[in-house]
Amino acid sequence: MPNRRKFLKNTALAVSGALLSGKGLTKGCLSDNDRESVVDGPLVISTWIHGIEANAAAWEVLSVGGNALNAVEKGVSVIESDLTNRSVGLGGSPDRDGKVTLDACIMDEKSRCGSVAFLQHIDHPIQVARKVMENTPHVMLVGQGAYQFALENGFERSKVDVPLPGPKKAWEKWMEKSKYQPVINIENHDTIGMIAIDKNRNLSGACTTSGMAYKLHGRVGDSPIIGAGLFVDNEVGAATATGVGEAVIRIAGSHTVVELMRAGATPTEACKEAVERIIRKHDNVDDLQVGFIAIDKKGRHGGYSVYNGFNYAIRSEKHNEMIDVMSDRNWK
Ligand code: SD4
Repeated sequence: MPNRRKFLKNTALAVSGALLSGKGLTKGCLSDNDRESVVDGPLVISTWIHGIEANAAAWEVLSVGGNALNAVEKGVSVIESDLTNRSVGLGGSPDRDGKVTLDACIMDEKSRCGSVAFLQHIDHPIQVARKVMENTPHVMLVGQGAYQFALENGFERSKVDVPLPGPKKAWEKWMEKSKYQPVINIENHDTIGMIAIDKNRNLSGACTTSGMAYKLHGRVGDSPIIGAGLFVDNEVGAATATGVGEAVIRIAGSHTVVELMRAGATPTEACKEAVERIIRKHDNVDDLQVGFIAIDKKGRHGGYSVYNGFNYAIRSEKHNEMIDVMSDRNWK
């Protein structure tokens, strides 16, 4: 066997051996668990409770043989349109300057990807991200350039006046003290990340958010960063993240999850190892929630989070429900 192949094989064996030996694993997260059982047909999973509604839209595409790319775009677009959602789309909380700025990315089975960040006044950043992927030689457009690109590609400046009255009031109250203290598992951590496998066993994913409430103007989180908030490799699987974006970026989180699956980890094992890597890189994780979800090429799915409280929605021929993600830690 050529050296490189031998090296890769040995590395993969070593990593999967470490994983399978139980190092760093939680009892019960292996294949006897239903979430690790194989889904043969199309499957879509997405973060948080709004995933149920998003999955329903994605399922309209997947259940009639449509492709995963169209499914994830349609699925997360529903949540972007929901102006009651405080962390996705234009209904989101503003940054500390009172501006609503949106991040989104999309990736398909050919490893094509598109992304927009720090985008304002556009209803569907995910659809602009897809246009970046399909109509440009680039992956990522930001700010005013992304906005201009959107207008030139048939999108209109939104009629929605942002921030909406509710988020504006909350922001004004926050301004009284201006204390930036992210709080986990509540509205400022509700990005939607969605990954799907279609009837041809092709994978795609999408991720969209208004980011952390009251973030610094110009701040971009993990959600539009390919490899951090989302990663798809059609040979292996797909992963997406939610939570404190800076922590996810530091370990190239979703890419890490996919690479661990490549080395033999199940989706849950891979998400757990990525979470533990984040924990190891931080002196203190008191206020740090991150969650990953993943699907592998076989149609197994799973997730893991720093703290309890994170869940994901699953839709397949047999499933339409929420799954609580495992974690080693209880939130306070
Ligand atoms: C960010 N990861 O901007 C996003 C926030 C998030 O659920 O996931 N909220 O850092």
